[in-house]
Amino acid sequence: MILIKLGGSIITNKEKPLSVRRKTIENVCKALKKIEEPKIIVHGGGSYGHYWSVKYDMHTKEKKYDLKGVSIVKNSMIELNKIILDSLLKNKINPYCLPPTDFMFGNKPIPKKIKEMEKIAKSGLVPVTFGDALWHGQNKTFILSGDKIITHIAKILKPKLCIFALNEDGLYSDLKTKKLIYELKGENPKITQNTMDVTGGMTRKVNEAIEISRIGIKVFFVNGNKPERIVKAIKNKKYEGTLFKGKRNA
Ligand code: IP8
Repeated sequence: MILIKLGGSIITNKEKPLSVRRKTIENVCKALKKIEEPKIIVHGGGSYGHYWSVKYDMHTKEKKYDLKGVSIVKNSMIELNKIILDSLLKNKINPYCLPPTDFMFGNKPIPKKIKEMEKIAKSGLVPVTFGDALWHGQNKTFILSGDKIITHIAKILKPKLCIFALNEDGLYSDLKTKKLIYELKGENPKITQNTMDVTGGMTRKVNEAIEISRIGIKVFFVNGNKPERIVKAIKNKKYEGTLFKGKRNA
């Protein structure tokens, strides 16, 4: 089992509200077609979900947010999701759309539902889910990041590998020189926050990656603009990006 997170910055143009990177999505889908193992795809919000979340001041904290904002964020994610689903279908990957409300109860994952996702993936269908605005209870809602979804699923399904497709080559030790970190073994890298995501951008991703690698699962940050690197990582174990080595109790 492989978990793949398609970051918002790779599937959308973050500089321009509500714009998708169709060619990149297409290229990623073509590469994903070459992966024969069961897989689950999670995608981010990019210039859809994050754009509206910022407009309506919505965050990951459970709060009573503007109801119109909640609806608009959800609608925008459905719109983005439909574009991803259509591209997957066009490339002969049979997506099985599962909005997070299908396996989340408030901010808790429903293990039984997540285990069902594994069965769906093993059948040959590809479960596809996404970061979203979610109902929490007591009139509160929150933004659930796709990165957090990856951690929830990884903890329950223990996949062979979690891949985060980014708009960068991986994690840099220095943002100016773009010196790439090839491997991390349980350490906590120092990173500079450089995005405007309401869910925390790169910092969130690194934290989730560390949490996942601590339970002994490999996490790989890869450039989604070079999707053949995703295929190489799975087929040849050649990691051209940043690999968080699965290390227990690190
Ligand atoms: O881009 C957040 O998902 P992410 C989705 O994976 C929304 O953090 C609705 C902002």
